[in-house]
Formats: sequence, C-alpha cells, structure tokens
Amino acid sequence: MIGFLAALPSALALWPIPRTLTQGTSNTRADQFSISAEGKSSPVIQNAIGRYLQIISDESFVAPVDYKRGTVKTSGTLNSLVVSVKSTDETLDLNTDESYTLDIPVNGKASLKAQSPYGVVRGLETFSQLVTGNGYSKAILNTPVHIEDSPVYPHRGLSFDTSRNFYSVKSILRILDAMSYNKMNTFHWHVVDSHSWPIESKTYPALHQKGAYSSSMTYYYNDVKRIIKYAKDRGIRVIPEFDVPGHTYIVGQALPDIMSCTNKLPNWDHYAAEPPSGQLNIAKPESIEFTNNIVSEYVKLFPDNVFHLGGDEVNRNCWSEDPDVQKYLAAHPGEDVESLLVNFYAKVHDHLATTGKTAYTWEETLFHSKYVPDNSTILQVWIDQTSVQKAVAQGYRVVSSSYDSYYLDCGHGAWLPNWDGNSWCDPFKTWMHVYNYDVAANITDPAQKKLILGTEVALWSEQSDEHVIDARLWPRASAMAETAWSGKSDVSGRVRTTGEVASRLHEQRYRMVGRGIEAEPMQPLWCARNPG
Ligand code: CP6
Repeated sequence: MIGFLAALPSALALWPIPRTLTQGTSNTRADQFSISAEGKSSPVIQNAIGRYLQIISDESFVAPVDYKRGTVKTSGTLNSLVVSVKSTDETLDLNTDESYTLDIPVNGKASLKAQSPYGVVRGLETFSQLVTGNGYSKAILNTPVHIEDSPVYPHRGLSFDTSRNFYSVKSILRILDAMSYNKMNTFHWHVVDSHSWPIESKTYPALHQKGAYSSSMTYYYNDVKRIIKYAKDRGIRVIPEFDVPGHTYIVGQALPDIMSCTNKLPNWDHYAAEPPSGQLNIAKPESIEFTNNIVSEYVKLFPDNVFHLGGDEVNRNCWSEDPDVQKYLAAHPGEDVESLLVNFYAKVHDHLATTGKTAYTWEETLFHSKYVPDNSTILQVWIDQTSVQKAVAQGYRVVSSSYDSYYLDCGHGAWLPNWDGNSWCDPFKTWMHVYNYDVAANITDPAQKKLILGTEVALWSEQSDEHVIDARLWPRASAMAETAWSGKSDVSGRVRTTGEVASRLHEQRYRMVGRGIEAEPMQPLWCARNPG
C-alpha cells in the first residue's frame, strides 16, 4: 500500500494512444524494478533500456496538480520488465517494424515483445508513460495492462529548416528527444536554403566557409554523425534535403558563375518566393554537375535510403530574364525554360537513382512542372490537400505537410503586413486544427490509401531559432504525432474528437516539460483539476 494518487480516468496518460489497450482494476507498485533484454539484444535496445531507466528514475514527470494525490491501494509489485525481440536488425527505413506488445501483470514480471529494436524503443516509451508518480513513490495504475500497438503510418515526421536561423546541435538533440516522446520517426532536415549553408562540405569547402553564418554556426561532419546516431537510438530517420534549383542564393557566395537572378532588389518578389533571390542557372551544365556532386557527397554522410531533392517554389522569371539563359535558348531552338527545368530535374533525379537511393521531392516537381518523376519517388505535398488525392491516384507515394494544417512556423499574426510592407506569415494553427487534419480524407481505394506514407509538420525558421523552438513545436507537433501513429479513429472506427483527447494531451505537455522540453501550455492548470 502506498499513499498517493486519486483515481485517474483510464489510459489518461498515454500519448499517442495505443491501438488496443486493456486494463484491470488493480494497481501495481513500481518503485524498484529492473529492465533487461532476454535472448537477443542490440546496441539500440541496450541504449534504450538505459535511457528509459533514467527517464523513469528521474521522476521528471510529476503530475502537475493535486488531482493525482490521495491514496491508491496497490495489490502487487513490479519486479522486472523483460524485453525480447524477434530480430536485432537495426535498419531504419519505411519497412521498419515498430510494433510491440506490452504486458504488465498486477505482480511480478512484465514483458515487452517486439519484432525489431525500434518496437522496443516505442514500447519503452509507452511503459515510461504508464509509470506515474507523485514525487515520493511510483505506481502503474489499472493493472493488469495489456497493450498491442503499432503505427498506422510509417512516416511521422518533422520538417526542419536550419538555414534561415541556426540551431545548435544541443537544441536539435532536444527536438529528437521530444520526437521520441511522441513516437515520431522522421527528421526531415531542410539543412540548406538561400540564407545560409550551415553544413560542412568536403567537395566545396567554400560553401560552408562563405555560406554559414559563422564557423561556430556550422554542422561539421562529426556534428552530423552525432545527430544521426542520436536519432537512430530513438528510432528516428534523418532525411536530408538539399533544395535545388530554387532557394539557393547562398551557393552563389561560393560559386557565383552557376547562379541566376542573384539578389535582385528592390523587386525580389518578381524572382523568388522570398528574398534574397537566386536560383541555380539551369542553362549551365555546371549547375547540374554541382548538384550531382553535392548529392554524391551527402548520400554518403546520411545513411538513410531516402534523399530529399527539394524542387519547390522555382521562379521562371529568374531564368527567362537571365542573359545566359536567353543566349542558350537563342542557340537551341525548340527548347525553353520549361524544358531546361525538366532536364535539370531529370539529370539530378537520375543521378540520385544511380546511388541506390529513393528520391523525395516537394509536390511542385510533379504538379508545377512538366517533369514526370519515376514512380518510386516520394512526393511531399504542402500546397493543396487535393494534391494528396491526385498524387496517389497517379501511383505516387506521398507525405503530407499541408500548409493549411501543418506549417507551424508562424508564431503570431496572420497575413498581416510585415515591417517592410510584405506579408509572409501563415496564420497560427492551434493544436486542435493540427489534430483535425486527415491526410486520408476522400481517399477510399485501399491501394491508394497504402500509398499515403504519413505526415510531417513543417517548421520553417524565418522567425524561429533554438530559443523559441520548444514552444513553437510542442504540443502542436504532438497532435500530428498521435494522428499519424494512432490514426484518426479508434479500433471501432469512431473518430476521436479534440474534446476527448485534450486532457491526455495536456498531460503529455506536462510530461514533456518534466523531461526538459519547454512546451507551450494548452489551457489553465485549473482545467486539469476540473476535468470534464
Ligand atoms: N522555404 C522553402 C519556405 C517555404 C517553402 N520552401 C514556405 C512557403 C510558404 C510558407 C512557408 C514556408 N520558407 N524552401 C515551401 C515548401 Cl507559408
């Protein structure tokens, strides 16, 4: 018998909610227990066991208000959690099996069974969320617990921009931690853009030497490897994006000869979506050679088998008004800016294919150009929800970052004028708005549904950096994470409402705060005390 905790609504604490969960009516004391692997193990498993023992023993998540205090009668004690896996293969890709089964009896030995080390990672997160405490003692409520869980979508991502403002490695590792607390598994690293080139290049050192904000604001190879390893231990893939041929102004600092429309002022918006203008000069074979060399370099540094080639928001004026492009077109009748762009995409995608990697690209590559990507290409939709339907209807695999629902970068105003008279910020989205998005809306054909790989929230960084990132991301990204892991509805097919998940997300927000993530509050603390 331990003295704390009033009754909690069942499964209140878990985020994302497991696929199936059955609970009993007893409570189990969990002050001292071991976690160990039985049979096969692997570095990811060992690392995860150590990590979660620490998280649980830190007791960092203390229920925020009195509603958890009181007394609870425990009728048993947890002695151990034994982990077992079918395979120790640590490959992390779209086929990784993240499923797990967790059994916690009223007394004695709990078991966590998974197909892969990453199922263990997910199961340990769930287990850690079940251990609840009041700062003095710990218990698992409503035992015995039986959970069978697996994700609805294999791609549950965060698209993250480190070009507009810099993020320290430490802050990126913190984001990866928070992602793992929400069972997210893909860090799409939009590492470069027009504003800075913060990653070391061994092929063209001038890129980072001239293009990073400073040498301390540079991700050197060792930093990148550290991030990838840290992510892998948490079951998170790191997919890099080298966005071409638009969004490349900064390349001109190192290689001015392969650029078009560099920093046109004052009417930059005639040439680019965002200043400074500048795109690779697609009439020059050197720009394709440059891009292919970049691809060759970074496919080696980033082990993931998917590689993002950008392709978004190109501006045709940048090329049609470029004297080099005009000269080239005058000498090549039958060609035009569009055919040059198609040729560029084709050469770069073909080169990536020779490395054995799968191309990932923004939807414009298909929908806003005449290029027809190979069917193995993964499209990232952002402009239009109907693009998801159109892409799967054409047989493409798709990830949605629908800008209407998932662009989290705008921390304040809507389409209001900026200090310079331009407006650039999309409206602030509440967590409810994020939660309500359904990537599979209006798609009924099962074969087409299967082509939906998942979703990604996007955090563009014009107005974010490491000082604000926690509150900008969390708990809104958690809202997406649940819909991507658990789906929109429960096993009976009933769609979850924001009203019924609010208290659980509130709890998850406090859990993240307890674990060092400065997530934003959703509501007054009072509401947790007066649930209903
Ligand atoms: N940068 C890049 C951006 C955006 C995109 N690509 C963007 C566009 C519109 C809004 C927010 C961000 N800043 N490279 C679009 C994919 Cl509202």
